[in-house]
Amino acid sequence: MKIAFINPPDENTVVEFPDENGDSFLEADDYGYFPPLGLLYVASYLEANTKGHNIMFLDCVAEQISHIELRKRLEEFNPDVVGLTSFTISLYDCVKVAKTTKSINPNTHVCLGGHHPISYPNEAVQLPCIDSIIVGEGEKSFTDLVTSLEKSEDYTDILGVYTRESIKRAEKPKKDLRFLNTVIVKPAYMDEVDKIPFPNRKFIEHINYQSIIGVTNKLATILSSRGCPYACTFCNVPYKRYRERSMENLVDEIEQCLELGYKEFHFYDDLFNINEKKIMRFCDELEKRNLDIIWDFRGRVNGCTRESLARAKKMGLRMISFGVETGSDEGLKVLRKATTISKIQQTFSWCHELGIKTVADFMLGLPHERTRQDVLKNIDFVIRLNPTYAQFNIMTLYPHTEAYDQAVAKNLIVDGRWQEFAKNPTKDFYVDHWEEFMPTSELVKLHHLAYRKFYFRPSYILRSLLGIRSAYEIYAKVRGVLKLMRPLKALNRRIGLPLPS
Ligand code: B12
Ligand code: SF4
Repeated sequence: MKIAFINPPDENTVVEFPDENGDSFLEADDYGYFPPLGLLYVASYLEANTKGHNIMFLDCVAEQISHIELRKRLEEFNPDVVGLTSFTISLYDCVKVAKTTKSINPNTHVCLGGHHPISYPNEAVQLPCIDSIIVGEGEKSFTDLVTSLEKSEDYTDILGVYTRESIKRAEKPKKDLRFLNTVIVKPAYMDEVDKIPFPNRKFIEHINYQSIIGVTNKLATILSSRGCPYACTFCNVPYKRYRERSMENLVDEIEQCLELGYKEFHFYDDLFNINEKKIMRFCDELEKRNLDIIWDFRGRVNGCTRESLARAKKMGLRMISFGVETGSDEGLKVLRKATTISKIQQTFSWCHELGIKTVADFMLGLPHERTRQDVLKNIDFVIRLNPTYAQFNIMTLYPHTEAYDQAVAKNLIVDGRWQEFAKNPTKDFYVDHWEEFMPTSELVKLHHLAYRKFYFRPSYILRSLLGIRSAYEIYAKVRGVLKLMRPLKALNRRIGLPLPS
């Protein structure tokens, strides 16, 4: 069969923090492009476990394939099955691709997977031109679905696969500690993570993924685990049980990537360092195989000790992205971050001392920020923490999170808007923020200010220039600076300050 795996174009993604013109200050592509690893896993599992299928893999976001261009590709390929990956905020584009597919060939089976059907299965399955959805981790389920379609067999009792009809019979899952308790129908789930075939990066080798965070332009994204057991109030990571790959299996994949020319590894795990021992074990395996790689991960301060960081630095660790979120113990408690400001400060100071770069992920517009002054105090905290990079976001109230429920309970937002969007995605949808004390327009201004305050410090600019190690890094940094100057240009239009061209 001919199977097309598609990451849809991002032409109509909902803008989360629009300025007065409705534009986003920072867009997804400002951070660079990253492979859609989930979709890649699904395609690779199908390829490894079946024979004779003709697979087309399109990452329309990174390949900058428009809806018009995509139509041509679909016309040429004429797939029997289309597998779409999704985020809730990219739903409009997903439906558009489904409609295009059906207008070319009404017999093509369109299956929607990814994050959206996990959040809104009942609505997703009713969307126009969608034949089935896969809720949860889709590797095995999608492969079974394709096999059933090939044999014209019933596929509605495959775990995680639902159709308009079959979802009506679906039982609500019993309390299951593996998942966020808002997971609505039984999801597909990959228990034995070592048995999952590695993502076949040959599907994406022609794509030039460039990331602002890397030092080379050959960066592989990789996962050492799935799931996160923490319970931060703003987060809706659906898988709660931490499933860790064995170090042998993980480093085998790294070796395979090295053979393909990748030198830099960006761990995408929700939580790489569940504890410091994991960092140590990874380093042991790298050392045992005498591998020289550059790597970075997304993690928590709790899972770091000075010793593990020193060892990781020796084994090529370049950078860690920490979800710092806010600058007070009161705030960390409100967000259930299960950590403290002193632990954050200590970990950042170890990183400075050891020469490990840091990213502080930070949020504005939080329930404990009652005044503009509170927000500014938190921004100052980030500046004092002195990470190599800071990434600021305005907290978005995602459905199925505790923060969302708190906002509904306080009548700050109208419940059901996301659900309406999930039924009928429109271009004018806006996401909600915590507006108890400040309107989103004010938060957007503070968001811009946070970037300027952090990145336009002379000491920061000097340090960054001195730290550049490659031509690629110069490119990424210059691009970042130009972007940051955009709001200054807008301001200049209003007050007429001279700016560098
Ligand atoms: C890496 C990442 C990103 C990266 C890269 C995304 C990419 N190209 O894949 C970047 C930084 C670009 C990103 C951006 C965003 N992200 Co993000 N991201 C993640 C993260 C940390 C990991 C994703 C991942 O690779 N997981 C590992 C793979 C193996 O799992 P997976 O993606 O879930 O895929 C499995 C299933 O979903 C399913 N599946 C996936 N696709 C398909 C397709 C088919 C056909 C089938 C059958 C199955 C299937 O099978 C896969 C294999 O098991 C997740 C957290 C998480 N735990 O997933 C958040 C997460 C996915 N992101 C999220 C959000 C909200 C965003 C942003 C909106 C953030 C923002 N404020 O800008 C943007 C949206 C991007 C856009 N389209 O505009 C939410 C999604 C919520 C939702 N309901 O949509 C998550 C869950 C984080 C969270 N808790 O809030 N993100
Ligand atoms: S924010 Fe990070 S640590 Fe908290 S639950 Fe989500 S993935 Fe886990």
